[in-house]
Amino acid sequence: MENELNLLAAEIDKDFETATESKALENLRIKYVGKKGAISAYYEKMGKLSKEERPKIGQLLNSLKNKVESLLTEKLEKFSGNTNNEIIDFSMPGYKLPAGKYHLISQTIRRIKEIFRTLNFDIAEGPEIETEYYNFEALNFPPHHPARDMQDSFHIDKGHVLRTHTSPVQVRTMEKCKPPLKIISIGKCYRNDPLDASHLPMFQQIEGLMVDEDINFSDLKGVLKIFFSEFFQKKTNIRLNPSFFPFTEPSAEVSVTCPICQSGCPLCKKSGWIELFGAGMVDPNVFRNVKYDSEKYTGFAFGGGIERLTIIKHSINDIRHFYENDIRFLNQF
Ligand code: FA5
Repeated sequence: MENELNLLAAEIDKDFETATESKALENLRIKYVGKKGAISAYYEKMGKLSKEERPKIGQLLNSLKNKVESLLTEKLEKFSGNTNNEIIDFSMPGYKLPAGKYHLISQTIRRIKEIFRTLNFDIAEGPEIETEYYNFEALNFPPHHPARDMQDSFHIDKGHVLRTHTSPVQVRTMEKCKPPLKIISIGKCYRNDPLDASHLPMFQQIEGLMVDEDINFSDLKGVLKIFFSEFFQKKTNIRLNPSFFPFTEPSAEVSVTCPICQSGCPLCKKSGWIELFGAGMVDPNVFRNVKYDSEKYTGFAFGGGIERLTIIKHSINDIRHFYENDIRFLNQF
C-alpha cells in the first residue's frame, strides 16, 4: 500500500500543477478528499492492515490529506477575484490613483474663511429655504416695495422663498447673539435671473457683519482693505460710491483697484477699478427688528458674490464654467 500511496502523491502534484481555475479545484477536492475520494477510500481500508503497518500508513494518509487541503487553499486564494482565472502576482505594485482637489469655488470659500478667521470673525450659517420675513421684511424691505424686484425670487410657498442673498443670516445671528459681534456667512443663494456670462440661478455670496459701540465707515473700509489685499495677494485700495440697499444707511458700492492691471485692462474696462461688494452701515430699522439699542450700537455690513470674486482673481470670462464641471477647466486651478 505504501507504493500505491507514493504514486497517489505524485498524481496529486501533477493534478494541482495543471489546475488553472476554481472549477478544476472543486473536482480535485472531490477526487481526493470527497466522501468517496481516493484518500477517503484508503482510510476505509486501514482496518484490514496489520498492527505493524497501520501507524505508518496512517501517517502517510494524514500527510496526503493535509497536502491536498493546503494545495486547495493556496490555489483558491490565487484564483479568487480573478474572472479570467489567470494566476495573479499579488506582490506587484498597484495602480496610482490620481489625487482629487478642491473645486475652485471651494478654494475661494476656504481662503475667505481663513482670512476672516485671522481678523477674529466667527462663521454663521442660515437656511437656504428662508421665510419672506427674514429675506425681506426684517431687512427693511416693506411688503410690495419695488426694492424686492431688485432680487427676483423663487417662491416655495406662501411665506417661503429660496433666499436671494445671505443678508438674512445677519438678522438670524443678531436675534441669537448680543453685541459686540463679528461674523461672516457664506452660502448658496437663488435668483430668477436670466442665465448669461455673469448670472446664474444659483450662486454663492459672502456676507459680513460687525456690530459694537462706535463702529463707523472707516472700520468697514479698513476691514475690507485688509481682506481684499490678502485675497488678491497684493496691496489693494478701496473706493466707496453711494448706493442703495434697504438694510443699510448710508449704503455704498465697494470697488477695488484692479488686481490685474495698473491703469486699464478689459477686466476693469480700462477704469483701473472693479466693483465687487455692496456695503453700508446697518439701518436702525434692522436693529429695531432684532431688539438692539440703535442709540448705543452701530454696525457695518457687506456682501458680494463668491463667483464674482473668483472670476476677478483668476481672470475667468464666464461664470457658467464653474458649474459645467468640465474637468479640463477645473484642472487648471
Ligand atoms: C446683495 O445681495 C446684498 N445683500 C449685498 C449687501 C450685503 C449689501 C450687506 C449691503 C450690505 P446684490 O444684489 O448687489 O447685493 O448682490 C451681491 C452680489 O451677488 C452681486 O454683486 C453679484 O456678484 C452676486 N450676484 C447677484 N445675483 C447674481 C446672479 N444671478 N448670479 C451670480 N451672481 C449674482
